[in-house]
Amino acid sequence: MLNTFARRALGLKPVAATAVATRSMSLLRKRVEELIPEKQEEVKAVRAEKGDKVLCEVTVDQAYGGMRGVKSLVTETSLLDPHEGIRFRGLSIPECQEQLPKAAGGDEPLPESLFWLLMTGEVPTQAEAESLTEEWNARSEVPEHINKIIDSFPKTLHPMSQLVAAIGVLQEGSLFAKAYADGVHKSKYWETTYEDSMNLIAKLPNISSRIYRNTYHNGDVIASPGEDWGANIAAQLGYDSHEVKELMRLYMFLHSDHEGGNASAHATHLVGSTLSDPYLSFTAGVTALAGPLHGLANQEVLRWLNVVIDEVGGLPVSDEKLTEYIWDTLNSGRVVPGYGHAVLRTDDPRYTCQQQFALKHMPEDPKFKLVKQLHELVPPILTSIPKIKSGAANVDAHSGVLLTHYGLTEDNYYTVLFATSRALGVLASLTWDRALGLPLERPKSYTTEWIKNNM
Ligand code: HAX
Repeated sequence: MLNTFARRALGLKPVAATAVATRSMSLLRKRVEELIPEKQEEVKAVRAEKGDKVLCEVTVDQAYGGMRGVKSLVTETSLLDPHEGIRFRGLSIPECQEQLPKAAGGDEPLPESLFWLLMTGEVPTQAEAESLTEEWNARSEVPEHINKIIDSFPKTLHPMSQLVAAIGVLQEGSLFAKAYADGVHKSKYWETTYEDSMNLIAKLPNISSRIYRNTYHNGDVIASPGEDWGANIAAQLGYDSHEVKELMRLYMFLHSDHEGGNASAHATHLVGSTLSDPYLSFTAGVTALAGPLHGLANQEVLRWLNVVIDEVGGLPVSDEKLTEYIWDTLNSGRVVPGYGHAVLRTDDPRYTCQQQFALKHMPEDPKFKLVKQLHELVPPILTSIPKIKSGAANVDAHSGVLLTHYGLTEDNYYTVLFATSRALGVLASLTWDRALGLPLERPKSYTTEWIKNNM
């Protein structure tokens, strides 16, 4: 099936939006519907056979220490290995780059194809991936009264706050909330969770780009060109080039999912477990992502780089000066943003993948060279500090310089792009949470007094 862009290029009329939604809905939703009973049976069998096996014991230190390494969640969409990095439904980043369908003339996976993989565990065909492009375009319109509310946000409000507020308002259209109020049977929760997730993902390019254009371009909003999801985001931010569209497809693919325990995935899952609808559940993930130890680190990295450049009087900078600056940051009780991870113990392959993009498209960019230089200098310094478990580069060490290279210099917008991508992973997971009937999450807490008296 041809996407809207391809139809236009061939001079064909766009297919009516509702017709597309109804027809292509049958593709992904039908496949998920087929998979649910199999997966329910599989989980039932695993629980019957292995339900009493111990995944791990929890120490008092872990209870105080942010639950690092506590194995207590099941998330189907991806799995993070400390040394190898993320696998999306079993596929590494290079395997996804090789196997997932791409846009015509492009080298990077379509985010649509990654979403299909996350939802089904199967690599989609080109036609299946393009059916999602059509479906998301058909579902993308944001009601005008909601656009007006977004337009009324003060430009001084952080873009992440604008995003949370916008999704909160969009929640009025939640089909899950309506179905629940109408008394839907619990076996059908996944259906409206799926529909809400698809609607929200489809509308995010319009919402995210509107926030960008309002905040930095006087409200000069750009209409969607009706291409693929990543290309639409690039175009609506104001970028028409093939390279930026490719970057946006790559960015949206890379940031989508990082198993279930990271703060944004866990927050979405936790709030979702109360049967809060997908819009509200996702706002919890977005607010988690807005913290500087998590997604906001991409903003922090760029700011840190710019301060370095200012303070040392421009680029290039010597290794000695840079080393001094890294130590100044550490000695002043701050973190070096973009380095370290709660799980990963080597360079994040999402970092490496972005580096490959930079080597291909912008090898001489001075800020990219600075990022490479830091990549040599920061890890040995951090690993020389005994308490730090990993000094390796994470995903956020790189993304900002790629965006800056193409002119997207407004660093406090960067985490909105991360959040837009993260919707793919956490909403696929939420749909499966509902399909598998996962219950309210409610771990046990203790007081220090209790630990003193009982351990
Ligand atoms: N700079 C300075 N100190 C660091 C550090 C860094 N980059 N990484 C870890 N540490 C410190 C921690 O702050 C902690 O210090 P205290 O005991 O004094 O609190 C100590 O080393 C032990 O931390 P850890 O066990 O190695 O790491 P954690 O699991 O506690 O933390 C973090 C993981 C990602 C939060 C941490 O490495 C960090 O703050 N990094 C910088 C911020 C950043 O880049 N965040 C993005 C991470 C990736 C992500 O989620 N993206 O969305």
